[in-house]
Amino acid sequence: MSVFEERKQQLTERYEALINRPNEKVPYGNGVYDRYKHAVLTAEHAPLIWKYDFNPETNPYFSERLGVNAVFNPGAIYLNGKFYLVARVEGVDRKSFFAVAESANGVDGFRFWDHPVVLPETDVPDTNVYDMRLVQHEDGWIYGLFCTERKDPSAPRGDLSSAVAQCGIARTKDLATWERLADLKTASAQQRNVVLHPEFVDGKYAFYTRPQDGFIDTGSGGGIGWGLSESIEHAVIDNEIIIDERHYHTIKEVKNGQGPAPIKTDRGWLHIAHGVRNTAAGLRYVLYAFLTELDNPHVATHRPGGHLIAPEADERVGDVSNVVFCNGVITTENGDVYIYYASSDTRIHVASTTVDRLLDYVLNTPEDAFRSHACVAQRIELIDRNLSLR
Ligand code: M1P
Repeated sequence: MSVFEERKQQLTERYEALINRPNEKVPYGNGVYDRYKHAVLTAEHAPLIWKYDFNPETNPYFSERLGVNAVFNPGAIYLNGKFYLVARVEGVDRKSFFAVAESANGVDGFRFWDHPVVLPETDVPDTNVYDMRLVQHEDGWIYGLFCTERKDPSAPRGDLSSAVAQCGIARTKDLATWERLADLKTASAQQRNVVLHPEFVDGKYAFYTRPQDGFIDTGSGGGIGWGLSESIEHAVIDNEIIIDERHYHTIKEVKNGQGPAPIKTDRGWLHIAHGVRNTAAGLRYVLYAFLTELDNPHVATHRPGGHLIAPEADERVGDVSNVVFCNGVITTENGDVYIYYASSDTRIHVASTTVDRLLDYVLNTPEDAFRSHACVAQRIELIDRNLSLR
């Protein structure tokens, strides 16, 4: 057998074994959600036809031609009984693109479609696109809001790192064909983590935003913002307010951002977001949750203190270590919830729970008390209640 044939056969068998590997819950958990043993999508899940030239004449060693570096930060949607992720796939050239993977049960068997998403450009081409939030809007379209990044035109000569991040908007009915709309316009110099609310508010399209002064630094800005737009084809937010602020000495001290579109429950809109703090080892990204009013999705009613999900074990290490990030969640008809979170900008995991368990979490977890003394009082109250029940 030639080197070409041997490698092709071995790699194909290994690939199929990976795709067909069953996943399993990690026992015990914390009662709020269950983690799973295996990541659900990784760079290894990228189809061989994306990476190798299958012609023995031009690729006698069956070598990689276009490598894939990482698969992370997916949008998620449940359609016709199937679980779809629109993942951020990053080539070894650092450019990200979107690709659809589907699974029958949401925890294993995710397989990419043959072709990545062909996302049309605007008149000002994107250099990099990433972190799509998928929303089934009540207007009938599925929207994908994502970050579009371009070189900062006002960067000084020689500065090849400064970029401008803004919100790109595309829509589809089938995840296969996408129509690109105009980028969102706001007053902010930088926008990432923009999410479309699934319902009209006051007859308008409603957006969660994240205004920032700089590409990485929030500057005097930051927080999860909120604004309304008359149009989605040419979306403009004139009045942007902050609905979830950063706060000193919390998990969202440096920055935060809305995760996926919130989940509608009978007690309010359930939000998953990410919070960032600084450490000697660099930024640490964790996930947190909060609840907002049903009729006023921008008004918070419950803010459990601390993180919902933080990086654990192998999740801690990757291209950008100590990060968990979520921009995709799926709720099924029976109230099951699948939280798709990426670890360290490298791979995608799932945590499963239910709407009831998440509601119990947001309604009954105390808020951050902001001071050590007050936190001890909070804990002693719990201990004393438990002692009286022993
Ligand atoms: O590297 C961690 C994350 O950093 C950014 O998130 P934020 O805008 O909140 O800082 C994003 O680039 C995200 O993709 C990335 O996972």
